[in-house]
Formats: sequence, structure tokens, C-alpha cells
Amino acid sequence: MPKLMLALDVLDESEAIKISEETSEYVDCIKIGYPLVLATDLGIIKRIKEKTNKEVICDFKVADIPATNEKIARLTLNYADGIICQGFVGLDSVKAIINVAEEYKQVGNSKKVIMVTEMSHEGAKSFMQPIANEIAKMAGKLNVDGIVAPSTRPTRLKELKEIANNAFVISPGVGAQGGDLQEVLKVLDENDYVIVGRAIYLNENPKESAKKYKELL
Ligand code: O7M
Repeated sequence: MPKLMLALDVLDESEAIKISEETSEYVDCIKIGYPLVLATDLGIIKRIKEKTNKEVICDFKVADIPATNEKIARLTLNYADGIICQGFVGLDSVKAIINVAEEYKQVGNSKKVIMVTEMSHEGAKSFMQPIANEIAKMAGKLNVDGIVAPSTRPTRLKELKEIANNAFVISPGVGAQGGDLQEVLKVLDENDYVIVGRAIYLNENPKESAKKYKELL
């Protein structure tokens, strides 16, 4: 059974803390990205970790030259347990992030690097989909910890998971984006994560919704 990753894309700190505390019984990992960090500050990652004791992955989909990626990774991994980057920028840019994570590993602090292959929205079909298999191959070459692949396209999810076969998969698209959870469950295993955001945090009872997803998984 895959694990549940909460996408905590709310814009208010007290709401973020309330939802993450309420749902923590059912959530395995919390993903925080630009919406919440820009609405508050990078320290929100630490504050959510302290309140929930959960692993927190930072989703900045980092996509810059190696020197800039390195700076972003250093600042982010100071707080987060893992960082999400784009793969389309190429091997050297992703490697710069892996190098920073390696420095942490050397002092016994494990940090995850997760790389986006193909995104879940319609527009991803135009430019990302045609190169996504190559990006997934690069995931294997670089030995990244995980990849991001879409629950909105279970066939593509399966292909990308098979190509990047040493990496776990974190997969968005179930819930608000209409992905078919039953199909997704045929593809993902116990090392992988289903990402759910709005279907939990916009629900009038986020705890019940998180419980429902945990049970479905
Ligand atoms: O369940 P939702 O649709 O409210 O939220 C999905 C989350 O996953 C949200 O944080 C998105 O930014 C993110 N996401 C996608 O929806 N599609 C992608 O292709 C990739 C991501 C993502 O998490 O990338 C790391």
C-alpha cells in the first residue's frame, strides 16, 4: 500500500498548523511548496515538523543552473527532509542538488532528492511528456531518491515508474485533479506516495478526508 503525502498548499500559518495537526494520524509525509512558504517564511517547515513530527518535503520544483540550484538546495535542506527539483534542466543542475544532499548524508542526516519527470496537468503533454522518459532514465543514472509522475495518467505513471525503477514515486492528481485512485493503486507500491491536497485541506472536515484516503490506500 502506498503512503499518503499531504500537499499543504494553504496560505495561512494557523490554518496550516491546524490541518497538519488534525490529519497527522493519517498522513505519512507533508509537502510544503511556494504557496505556504511565500505566504509565511521558510521557517514554517521547521514549525510544521515540530508540531507534527512528520517528514516534510519542500516542493520548490527547483529549475536553475547548477550554481543557483546549489544555493536553493542549501537553504531549503537546512529545514526540510527533502527537496523537489525539475529534471528537464539536465544532469548537471540536478547533480548540484544531490551534492548538497550528500554533504548532509556524510554527517548522518538523510535528505531526499526527488525529481519531476512528467507533470499531471493538461499542459504537460505539450513539452514535458515527449521528454519525460529520458528524464526518468536520468533519474536512474543519478540515483535520485524519488521521482514525481502523474496520477492523472496511470499508463504514463506505470511507464515512468518502470523506467526509474530504483526510485520511489510521489504522485499527484488524485482528488481535485480527477485521477482514478483504483488505477493508480494498481501501479504504486509500499515505497511510493499518493499526493493529495485540496481534497483534504478544502474539505469541511480535513481529518475525515485524510482518514478516508488513508483507508482507501
Ligand atoms: O491534490 P491537489 O491537486 O490539490 O494538489 C496536488 C499537489 O501536487 C500540488 O501541491 C501541486 O503543486 C503538486 N503537483 C501537481 O499537482 N502536479 C505535478 O505534476 C506535480 C506536483 C508536485 O507535487 O510536484 C512536485
